[in-house]
Amino acid sequence: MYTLYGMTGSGNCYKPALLMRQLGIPYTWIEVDLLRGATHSPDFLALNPTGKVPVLQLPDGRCLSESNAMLCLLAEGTPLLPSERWARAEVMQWLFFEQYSHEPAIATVRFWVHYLGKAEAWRDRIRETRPKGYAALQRMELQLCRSDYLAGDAYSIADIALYAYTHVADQGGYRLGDFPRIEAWLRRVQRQPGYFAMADRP
Ligand SMILES: N[C@@H](CCC(=O)N[C@@H](CS)C(=O)NCC(=O)O)C(=O)O
Repeated sequence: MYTLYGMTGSGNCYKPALLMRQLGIPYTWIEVDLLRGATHSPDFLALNPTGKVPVLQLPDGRCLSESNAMLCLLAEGTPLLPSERWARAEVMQWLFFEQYSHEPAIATVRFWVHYLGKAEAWRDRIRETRPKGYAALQRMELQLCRSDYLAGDAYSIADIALYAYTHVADQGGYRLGDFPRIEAWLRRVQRQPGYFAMADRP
């Protein structure tokens, strides 16, 4: 049995939980309250010295950090991570894009506004970061004019990785109404078998 350490409401933690539900992989969820510093306790640091959730503990006890690495591990051998070289590289392209160009702007602003309540106090910081988030959304919109899913015509872990924070971007003040292709894609992801909402207990 896998164990997933995470915080409900965190997109990074939701990604492997959603994938495991969709693949029918059973797992135990352990809630970690990072807002109270639980990711920096000695017990938690023994699991992940980086001090961040999610952490995926394998049935043999080994621990993996980094949400997108978990997606790759768990999706190996399934249609959600193609084995053909180019198709696989396209999926990877979106996973790296998510971590470098999307999450640092979209998830970070959501955290500041929604969890820390700093919309006013950190207005300048937010104003500086927001255009990077919109540029990431624009890039996704362009791709979704070309294909139904991010890495082509089939649902993959690229969609799970980008769905996690895109569908709650409005909580950070992003206007998704300007991105009709993204909105239609969000609905397609929500219709996938095994889908569950992030707010529900993983
Ligand atoms: N690149 C990592 C990011 C993990 C991350 O930033 N986790 C946040 C919650 S979403 C965290 O644990 N923060 C606690 C801290 O930084 O103290 C991933 O994709 O898993």
